[in-house]
Amino acid sequence: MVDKYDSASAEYFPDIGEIPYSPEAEPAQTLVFKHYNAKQVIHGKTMEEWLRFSVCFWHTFRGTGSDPFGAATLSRPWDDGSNTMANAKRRLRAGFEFFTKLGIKFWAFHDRDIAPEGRDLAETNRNLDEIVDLALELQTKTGVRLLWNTCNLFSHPRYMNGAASNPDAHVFAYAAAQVKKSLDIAKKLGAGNFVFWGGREGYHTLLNTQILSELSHMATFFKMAVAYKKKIGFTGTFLIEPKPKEPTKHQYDYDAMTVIGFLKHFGLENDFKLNVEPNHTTLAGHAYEHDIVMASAFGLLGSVDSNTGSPDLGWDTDQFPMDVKNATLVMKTVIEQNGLQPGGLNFDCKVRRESTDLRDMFVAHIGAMDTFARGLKCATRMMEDKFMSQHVQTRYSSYEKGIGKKIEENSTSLEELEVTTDKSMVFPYLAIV
Ligand code: XLS
Ligand code: NI
Ligand code: NI
Repeated sequence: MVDKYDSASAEYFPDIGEIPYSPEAEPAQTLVFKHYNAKQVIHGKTMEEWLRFSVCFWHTFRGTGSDPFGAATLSRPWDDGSNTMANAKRRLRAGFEFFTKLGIKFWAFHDRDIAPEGRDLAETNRNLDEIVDLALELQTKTGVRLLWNTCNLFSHPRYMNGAASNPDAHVFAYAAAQVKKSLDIAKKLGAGNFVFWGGREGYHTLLNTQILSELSHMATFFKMAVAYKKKIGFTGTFLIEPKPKEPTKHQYDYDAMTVIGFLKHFGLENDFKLNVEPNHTTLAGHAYEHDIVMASAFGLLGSVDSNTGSPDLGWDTDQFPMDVKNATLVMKTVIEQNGLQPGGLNFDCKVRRESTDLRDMFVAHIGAMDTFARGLKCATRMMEDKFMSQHVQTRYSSYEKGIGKKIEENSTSLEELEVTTDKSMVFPYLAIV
């Protein structure tokens, strides 16, 4: 039975040791890193410092493999499927062994991933307190830190019409209480960040929706969270995670630019950054790296949920990223802004429901970590040989002097530009028509 996993000294993955860096390993050896070498210095920092990998607790320790067409396929020997505190503690201990064996230094969770919801808020919070004490103990023992925590404001039926954008003020109030508790937890566990993913903040039909009140309520919600954060002295970064659709037909935090517009409209841009998940970016119809580049350009890229969908599918499949080109483009932006800290690369990814072996949990993370290590190496090479950057600089060089410089400095006018045009413009490409 599962009892043997209850003690503090239980081992959950006895057949798997710490994953070594072994670049010469044979293709068949899958429990080794072939590219990720944590302490190797590259472009001025160690790989570990650039990449700041994090394991997400929800998919990796709460995922069951169930989908709309079929039941759970993933059974974990320590997990009896019960909603008990004992089961929650076993999962957490298994989690920390997993993080440690992979050499991953961060984790992330929703409140409801780690502790069972009780009959009322008070009981739920007592459950959380007990589990958070264990989490703190395990963090201290292993040195693994909390990249971010968040609230699940979308699974419980009370949130079927949203949380902060709910038409019922009492649901809004419940969500506020949940966030208050999770901010206390963030402070206690020393979280680097706190994430808001607006799971059901959106609409299914405009006919029954007061758009501007819902958006204003969301802004009020965020302002209260900022006030409470300051009051308790939590210093982590607040992050909003954009997503265009699913579960609602239209989600308010559609993509990076929509969130940036929202933050600026409501005067929240100094208190929030973005947690960008490229699988969501592609759902919004953009290139994989688009939201990462946009958020970074505005100084608002805080962290990344480093997963992928399949370009030929239209939904959030949360796959482990295995595409070196995508990883290169992400890491290029990360290097250009000199890192993601206190953010990181959180694997908001799940093994497929057919991947039932325990070792698949490791293989999936190792593959993704190696992919990002390769992306980091390629991006570094791109930056250091300066081939692309010099071309880009030349492309915009007309803004470095003369009338271009005046435009850049916002010190010219339509009148002046009209006069200059005759003298300065050459259209080689028009001349040949
Ligand atoms: C769902 C989101 C979610 C957030 C955290 O699509 O990616 O997992 O990252 O609530
Ligand atoms: Ni995510
Ligand atoms: Ni997602």
